[in-house]
Amino acid sequence: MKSKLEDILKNARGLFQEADTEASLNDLKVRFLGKKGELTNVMKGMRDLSAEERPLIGKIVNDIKNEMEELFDARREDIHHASLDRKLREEKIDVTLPGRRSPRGSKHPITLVTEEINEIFSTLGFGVVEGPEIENDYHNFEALNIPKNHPARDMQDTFYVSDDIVLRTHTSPVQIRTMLQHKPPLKVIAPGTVYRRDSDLTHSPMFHQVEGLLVDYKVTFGDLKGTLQAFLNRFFGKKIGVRFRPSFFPFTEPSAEVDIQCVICSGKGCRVCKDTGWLEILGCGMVDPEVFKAVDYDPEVFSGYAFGVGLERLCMLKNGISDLRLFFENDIRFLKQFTN
Ligand code: 2NL
Repeated sequence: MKSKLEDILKNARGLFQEADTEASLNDLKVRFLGKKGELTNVMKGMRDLSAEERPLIGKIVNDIKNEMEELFDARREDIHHASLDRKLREEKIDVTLPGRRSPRGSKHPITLVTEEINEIFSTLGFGVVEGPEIENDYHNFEALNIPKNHPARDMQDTFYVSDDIVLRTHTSPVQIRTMLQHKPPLKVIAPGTVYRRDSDLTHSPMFHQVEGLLVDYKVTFGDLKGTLQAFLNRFFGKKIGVRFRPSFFPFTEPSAEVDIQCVICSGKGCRVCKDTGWLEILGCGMVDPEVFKAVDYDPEVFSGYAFGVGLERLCMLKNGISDLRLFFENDIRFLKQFTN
């Protein structure tokens, strides 16, 4: 019986060692240590042993049983570690590999033109100021010498939020706010979105402009001309022919409209300039004394110039864009053509 037990143990040692999954290991445990297992069978035969032999064999059976359980536990640990190692190897990631790049968008052409103009005027010493798109009557009209019932209010085609609140029709109210907050001298541009009740092939109810304002001692119309000429040359990247025509705005006196020599046909005459050789692109003038009074600047001490330019037309001329609606349709094929 003793040698039979040793054979069982020897066999079990080998088989336990060979088991390479938890399932096959469990099968072996049942085979040797289970209720109908090999060791259990031998133990059942102990009934027939003599009283002297029984405790001796009993001890051997116990030792074997303990060893098998140890073998089983040890092997289970091994298998567990091996499967963990395999899992870690398989799931290994190289965190030093370059990531997948997400597609990069591009800036809207109007944004690009705005940034370019901000840059040009920053170089000329202007600060860039911003303000609310929803304005009150005072900042959008009253302080700009456009009183109630003035015909200029019809000109503006205003979106009203209430009696006193409007969507700003120009960025001038930003400059009014700036003058109310700062003493002269002052040198700023105000870029932004503006709104007018106007919608056709060449007009959008939402569009963009940049206004400029300079206030100092002894500012002249000559200063205005020089600044605008410098800006236009820089913006179009070449010497630009410019002419000033007398005009009217309630907030400037005198006022002028600025034409540039057509950048499409160089002034020879084409469809874009309607065969005139000139393109109207800017309004400007010397700040009206009434505006200075509204912001408590002394018009006897200070003078200033101001100008306003629409960005859509400027952007179209610079990039050869023929249809205003392209700016607002958000067709990705159009938008991604523009970079800086
Ligand atoms: C145009 C005309 C212009 C101004 C805007 C202005 C602002 C203040 C005082 C005086 Cl706070 N003037 N702005 C002046 C002249 C013309 O814009 O046709 N813009 C597209």
